[in-house]
Order: sequence, then structure tokens, then C-alpha cells
Amino acid sequence: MEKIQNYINGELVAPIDGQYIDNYEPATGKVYSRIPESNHQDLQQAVNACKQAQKEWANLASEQRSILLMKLADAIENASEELAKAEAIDNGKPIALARAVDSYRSAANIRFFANAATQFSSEAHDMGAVGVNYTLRQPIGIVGCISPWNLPLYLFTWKIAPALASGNVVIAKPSEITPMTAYIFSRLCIEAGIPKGVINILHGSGQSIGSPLVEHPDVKAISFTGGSATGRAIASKIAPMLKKYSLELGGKNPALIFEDSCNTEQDFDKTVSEVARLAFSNQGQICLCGSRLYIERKLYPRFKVALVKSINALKIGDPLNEETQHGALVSQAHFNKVYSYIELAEQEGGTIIAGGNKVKLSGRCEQGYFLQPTIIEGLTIDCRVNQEEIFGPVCTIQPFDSDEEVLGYANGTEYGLAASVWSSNVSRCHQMSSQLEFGIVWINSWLLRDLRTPFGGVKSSGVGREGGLEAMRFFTEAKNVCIKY
Ligand code: TXE
Repeated sequence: MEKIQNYINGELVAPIDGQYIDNYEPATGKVYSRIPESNHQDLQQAVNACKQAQKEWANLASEQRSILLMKLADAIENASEELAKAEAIDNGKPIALARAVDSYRSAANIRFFANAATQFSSEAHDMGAVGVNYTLRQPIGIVGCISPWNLPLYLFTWKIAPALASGNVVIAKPSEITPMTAYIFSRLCIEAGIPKGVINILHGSGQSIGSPLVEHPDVKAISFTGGSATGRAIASKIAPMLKKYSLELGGKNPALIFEDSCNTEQDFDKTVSEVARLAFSNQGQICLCGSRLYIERKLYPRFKVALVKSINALKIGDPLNEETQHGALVSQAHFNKVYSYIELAEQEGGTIIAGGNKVKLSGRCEQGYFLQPTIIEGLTIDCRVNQEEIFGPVCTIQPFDSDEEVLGYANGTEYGLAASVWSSNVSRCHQMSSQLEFGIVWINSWLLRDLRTPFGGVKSSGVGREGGLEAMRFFTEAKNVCIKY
């Protein structure tokens, strides 16, 4: 059985205490590898490595950092197929999706911030004859990056890349549920010649290594993506320590679908297909997925039938099968959580109009965590199924009659990450966008991404923004220098 190793000071090493935890393959329900259950001793080794590497990395010319990050992006690209297969095995997502989204975006993240390293600048404030101010944006030092299991390497590199590009050294902790691509990434860092101690990767649970990382006094900033409850727990620990932190948390995202988004047959088919994608991509395990679908009443009956037909046609299967469109949920615990909401929906008065059942596959996947993509109608906005993040292939659907009514529904939960508005009425789209309480609004699109844009949510969906300059500024401290002539 493969034993994953930590990556500390440029080397792949076992956990000091020799503790390991099981890593399950979602498609089979079986343990297929073991990962370090690291603790504060492993953390201290990583902190020491950071301290050795920090000064040289921060003082390296940005062009040199950029060149090394470009080599890392190339190494990821060259390992794309290996990474896609590892992600499909570890997370349960279809390999075609892992290739097109996870592998592709992991390389793109590193490449984007390799470029940002040489483009990052700051500003000066001229006081005329009196003097001048200039702003230094200097690296924070040792930073912690903690990522979740839904887009493992994609979200892992999304944090590490700007941290490195802006001159910091990193201790990164992937989810213990999907550690494999972070382990392969360690090898790629060695191949790319990333100087030892610049990136350190520690595996293990939130309690055993996540918490100590967050609280270590020499770790000066934390970038976290995960559940809102965990985000709150982390913030409560580090706010008194006055550390910088960025939290990208859960979502309960609405899609607002107006009749005028379907003026032609072609528009209708496209909107149905895009809404099916936003609700069920990655088995609904993306914080940006839409889980509440609001459809203008005139369009509702026709749209509902077409959406159900589209969802029922999704090919549920072995994540390693190229034809699979809907894979396994990431763990038994998560599967049980998601299924419990399907049962709750019926208790709350909902009607299941698509899916709702566990799926028993044959062969190697017989014990896997497979669940039908599920659509539920007839629930009210204030029921738990419409208020709580399910984070699986489950969405609710309901009609609305006016812009004001649907805006109230959309803004009617504690979350505020990503909304989508589907309409050909430009002024309505702008009006809605300015009133939607979300960090991201897509108009007639979903998951159309420009890495320069601010990324993150409001309310219980998080604090701070990632992406582009927002990320480079998060990982640096601004210092104003004022010179009097
Ligand atoms: O996330 P956790 P999980 C939501 C989704 C899911 C829920 C929990 O609803 O059901 O969050 O998912 C580490 N100090 N999202 O359990 O617990 C942990 O080891 C420091 C939305 O995966 O938040 C892992 O590496 N670290 C989300 C990471 O935090 C701690 C994507 C995330 O774990 C820690 C995934 C602690 N006290 C789930 N406790 C999104 N926004 O995309 C845990 N960790």
C-alpha cells in the first residue's frame, strides 16, 4: 500500500511520529493509500526550513522567481495525465473533468502568477515641492495555505502561486481526504528546481496539523478554503493573534432564469444545458455550483421538463471511464450528509422530480459512493434544504413572478458567494447584479473565469478576495515611505 510522504526542506520525508491515516478511493469505498498524520513536530521542521529559505527567496529578482514558477507550470502540464488520473481516483470525479478542469487550471494558476511576479507594482504619492511618498509591497514571510477536497490541486496551487510569486515561503496543507495530487506536486517542485524550504507540504487532519499550522506564531498569514464552520473556527483562533487571513468558504448559490433568456430554441437549449452544468458539475461539489434554481413562471413548466430530461441522461459511472459524466461523492461521510438532505427535503414538503436514489454500480465500483443527480421542487425559501449548504448533486427548483420576488429569494440565505442571472435584458441584469448580495455574479454564463478578477464571497461565504492583484496584495504588507525634500 502506497505511503504518501511530507515534503519538507526539499525532501520527501515520513512523519516524525510515524502516524498514518487511511486514504479511501470514493469509487470503490476501499483504502488505497495511507497518508501522514503530521503534527506540531513535523510543522516545526517545516517552519525551520522556511526560515532557512525565506531571505534568499524574498530577495530573488522577480524575474528569477517567475522563471522557476514557469518551470513548475511546465512540470504540471507535462504530468497532466498522471494528475488527472490521480485526481479522479482520489476525489471520485470523472477523469475527463479532472483533465479539462483540475489539471489544466493547476498549471494555469502557477503560470498566471509567474507572470504576475514580474508585473506586480505599487504606487507613489507626490507632495509637490514638499516631498514624495512611495509604497513598498513586501512579502509577509512564512504563510500557511490550507485547501479542501473538491478541487484538490486546483485550489492548492491557487493559493501557493501568489504566495510564492510575491516572495513568501509556504507551508501548505491539502485535505486529508484528497492528498494524492499534492504529493505528486511535491515531486514536480523538486523536478522544477524550486529551492528547498520555499514550499513545504504537510499531510494530515485539520486537528492534527491544520490547527497547529494556523496557530504557529511564526506563520504570519493564513489562506483557507473550506467549510464556513471551519472558517469560523480558524478565524476565532487567529484573529486575537492579529494575523492576516483570507477565508473562501461555503455557498448556497442561486440561478435566476428569466423567460427572455430563452427567446429562441437555440437559446433555450443552451440555457438548459448551462444550468444543468452549474448545478451538477463535479457532482455538485464546487463552492460555485448553483443549488437553488429560480425560473420565471411563464418558462417554468417547459424548463423543468427539459432540465429533468437533461439530468436523467447524465452517465453515472466509474470515474476512470472516459464516458462518465457523473462520478462518486468524495467520502462515505459526505455521501451520508448529502443523502440526509434528500430525505429531509421530503420531510419538509418537497417533491423529488429527478434522481433521489443511491446508485449501485457493478464490478470494482460496487461499494462506491454514487448518488443520482437530484432535483427537488415545492420547498419554501426558509426550509433547511434551501438554507443550508449541501455541497452535492442536489438542487431545488421553483417558479417566480417578479424581479423583486426572486431577488428576495436569492438574497435570502446566510451565504453570498456566486449568483447567476439568465436574461437578454441588459438593464435588468445590471439592476439585479447591483442588488445581489454576492461576491461573484455571472450573467448568461457560469464559471467563466478570468484569473485577474477578484474572487470570493460575502456573509458566511468568506472574508477577503483571491485572484489577480487581490491575491498579490493579500500576501504582501504595504509600507509607505515618505521623503521630505
Ligand atoms: O471542509 P473543512 P470539508 C464545505 C462543504 C463541506 C464542508 C466541510 O459544505 O461539506 O465545507 O467540508 C482543514 N484548522 N466545503 O470537511 O473541514 C482540513 O483538513 C485548520 C466548501 O472538506 O473545512 C482541510 O484541509 N485546518 C469548500 C480543509 O481545512 C482545518 C470546499 C477544509 O476542511 C481545521 C470544501 C482547523 N480547525 C468543502 N479543520 C469551498 N468553499 O469550496 C479542518 N481543516
